[in-house]
Amino acid sequence: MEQNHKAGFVNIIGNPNVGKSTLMNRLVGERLSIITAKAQTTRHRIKGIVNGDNYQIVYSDLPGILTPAYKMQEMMMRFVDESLQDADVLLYLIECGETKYNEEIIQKLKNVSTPILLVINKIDKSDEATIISMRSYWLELLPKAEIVEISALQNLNLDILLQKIVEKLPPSPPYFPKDELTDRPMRFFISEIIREKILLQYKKEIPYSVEVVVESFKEEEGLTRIGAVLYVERETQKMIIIGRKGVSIKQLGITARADIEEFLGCHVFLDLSVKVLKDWRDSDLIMKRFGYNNNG
Ligand SMILES: Nc1nc2c(ncn2[C@@H]2O[C@H](COP(=O)(O)OP(=O)(O)OP(=O)(O)O)[C@@H](O)[C@H]2O)c(=O)[nH]1
Ligand SMILES: [Mg+2]
Repeated sequence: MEQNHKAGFVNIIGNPNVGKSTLMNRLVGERLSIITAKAQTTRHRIKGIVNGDNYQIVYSDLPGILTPAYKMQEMMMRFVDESLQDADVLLYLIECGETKYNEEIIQKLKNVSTPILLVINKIDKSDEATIISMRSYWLELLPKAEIVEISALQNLNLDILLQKIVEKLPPSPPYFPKDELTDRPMRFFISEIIREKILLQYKKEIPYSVEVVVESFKEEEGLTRIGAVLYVERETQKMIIIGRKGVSIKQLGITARADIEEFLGCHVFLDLSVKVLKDWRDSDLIMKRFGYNNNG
């Protein structure tokens, strides 16, 4: 390994829906995190690794900052808190035009010595005057931060952002093998694809009450058989997920399967079933089983 190798953890935080997952996927060049127009799409800390000749960036996409209403959201905020501690560079992402912030997080950011890049996203749908007012508003809150204005969706200024990130990386050997893209197993990404389709298809509280678990994954010649269980909190949610005569879950299966086939590059047989696990979002034990304690 070269003497001047740099490596570090670059953690992407910010309010829900500001484009954190879009940004990480762009920076990594792969679709690792699911993206929807709905807030609280991301529930876990998801790592995406980028390797240069003499650097390695370990990005972490995180859930959006919120005030928890149930234990799962408390867990989500714990991941955010932990990410403030172990970052080498923090990307605090805001959406151009937004002024909302979480007082506690801003205080914590003021107290860390970690370099902060204040990334103003979605400039494609904004104007110069708003961008200028954003700069002064947010610099007042985070005076030590350095500002970069981007559009993750339209790939604007991402080269500038990357350059600033690499500048700030500390000297270090790589943390992961240099051909690795993420720390998550295949099953995780498959369950996330299914969850993305649930967020897109179902309304209101339904997507937030579902956890998807891939329980079987069998590769056969020319076909991969996948069995996934959708855990919901109540019987009524189960009925909605399934729909009249099973039409809704059938539709979900069709859209999810198409995406999984693209992701895996092979034919897929997808079996979806729904089970009720009463109030799982408030059960430490069940959430542990679902992997919410393991987001290193
Ligand atoms: N116009 C525009 N839209 C964007 C941009 N970046 C992201 N979006 C859109 O913003 C929405 C939310 O994007 P996500 O990447 O899921 O946002 P997030 O911050 O990860 O959201 P949570 O995981 O729910 O906290 C999606 O509809 C994206 O297409 C951008 O640069 N410009
Ligand atoms: Mg996200």
